[in-house]
Amino acid sequence: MSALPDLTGGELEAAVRLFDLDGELVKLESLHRGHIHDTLVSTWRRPAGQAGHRRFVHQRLNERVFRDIPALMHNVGVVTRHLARSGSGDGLTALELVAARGGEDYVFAEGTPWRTYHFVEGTESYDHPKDAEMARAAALAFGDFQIKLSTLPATELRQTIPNFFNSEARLAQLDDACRRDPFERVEEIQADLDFIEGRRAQLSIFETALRTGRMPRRVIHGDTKLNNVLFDSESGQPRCIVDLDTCMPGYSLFDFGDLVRFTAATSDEDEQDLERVGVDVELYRALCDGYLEKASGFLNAFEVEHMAFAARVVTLTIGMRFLADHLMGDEYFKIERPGHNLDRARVQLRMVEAMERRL
Ligand code: GN1
Ligand code: MG
Repeated sequence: MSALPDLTGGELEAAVRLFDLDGELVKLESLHRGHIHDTLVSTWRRPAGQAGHRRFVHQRLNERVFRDIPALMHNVGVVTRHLARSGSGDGLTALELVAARGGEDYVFAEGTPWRTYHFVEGTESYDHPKDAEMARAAALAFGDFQIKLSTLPATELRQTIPNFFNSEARLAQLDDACRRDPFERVEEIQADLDFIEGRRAQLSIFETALRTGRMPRRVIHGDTKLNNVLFDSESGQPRCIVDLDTCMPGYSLFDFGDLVRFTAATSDEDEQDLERVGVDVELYRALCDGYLEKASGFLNAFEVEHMAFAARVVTLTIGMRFLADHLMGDEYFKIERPGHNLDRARVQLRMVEAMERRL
């Protein structure tokens, strides 16, 4: 099934051909990944005289989520070029854009913006780590990524989604969704809202620390899910960090917290059986070890003390985002079944509970 049912095969092919690719297009498939954009993979036989095939990843960008596509693609361009210049320390290579035929980093097809990346061959991604060593390796890779981004002045990047990492603003969004309640869903989520209500004060701690300068603002990845690390199929080591859409000024512990939220989870992000939801303490320790090995050089004492807290606050904040989207009729995160965002939200809240008990 196509991820883009509104476009014909011919229209998809035409979109892909707007990029500066040569050879013969032999395959075009959709890739079901992520909650935001639509993704295709194309395979090309190299031009006459050269052996082999090459693949590319094409994304139709979600303009409801990213209302300022020029700003988004400005950031992606700046970050990919900065990473390429930073070299491949630790065996990590940078994601690389393919320009459109006119030289731009993105192009419009059938009225919507598209971009293309080189496919990173010979890698795998995982929703759950195979073992603690893999979790540690992912944390090292994200720590290394933050070190590389530390030499990129924050002023070069734009705020593509306002208040994206701001837990206070996310709470205000949820409050607003509750007030509006356009689908009359508030009643069934009262227990979830009570859970959040009891933790309201926690959602201001990092915002206050940023305002008072106790915690610095830094450029971060912004979506440190384990499946955003591509691992080399042979060595098993991280090769490339993908999904640079949310690389923006934020705070370092957001990346650490999000890494724990996803990687140390005992269940899927959208698990329906809440009994399975929990946090694996051994994986958490591996993530701490790996991240600190890189980040202890730049984190301040406040940040080091708040690592476990960051895991809770980021998990709670992402839970609130899923919940607000459920109330608003699922207009932000793509869903595959009714109540999908509610399931995702409840997993996050359960995770917070487990973290409060165990970390
Ligand atoms: C979204 O599409 P994906 O899975 O890369 C979201 C992240 C959330 C994540 C939760 C731009 O990322 O912020 O943490 O879902 N990206 C955006 O799985 O909102
Ligand atoms: Mg993402």
